[in-house]
Amino acid sequence: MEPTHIEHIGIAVKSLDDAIPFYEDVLGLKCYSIEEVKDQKVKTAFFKVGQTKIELLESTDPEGPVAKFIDKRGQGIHHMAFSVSGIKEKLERAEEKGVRLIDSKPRKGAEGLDIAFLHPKSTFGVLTELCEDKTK
Ligand code: CMX
Repeated sequence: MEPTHIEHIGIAVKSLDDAIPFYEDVLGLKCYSIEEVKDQKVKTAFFKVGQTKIELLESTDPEGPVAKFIDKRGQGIHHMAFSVSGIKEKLERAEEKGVRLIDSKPRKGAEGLDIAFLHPKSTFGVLTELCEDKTK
């Protein structure tokens, strides 16, 4: 995969309004963007820590993946996202190595990135996202 860095860590929360003050007032980070990703049934809030971002995820639908995650496991780390180049080829290579893909081809995620998820059952329990910023 040769990721260049951890693009972001996704954290499932019940409420952005309740969670944002911890990141701003306690950790001293700045929320620079709030964005709804309809396709993923989430509202997101982003913070930068160096090159890596924290993405808070609030579900917009009780049947969405983040709502289901919170129902089953509670609030907490939901996924880890790696920045890669050539995401299509990287997905093909992962599949060849026996990794179960959630997305067989990339789709558009928050901040206009091309994204694709690998199933946590074949990544040792961590929902893993590949991201590519095609604008760079
Ligand atoms: N991390 C680790 N394990 C997870 C998980 C997560 N985030 N979400 C679910 N699981 C586990 C479940 O607990 C379950 O484990 P057990 O069988 O041991 O109980 C297993 O994975 C499979 O769960 P499932 O019930 O079969 O599948 P779900 O319907 O819960 O779907 C998943 C799980 C990962 C396939 C689904 O959430 C998905 O497709 N996720 C990708 C999209 C997404 O998460 N979008 C939200 C974020 C979007 C963004 O960042 O913008």
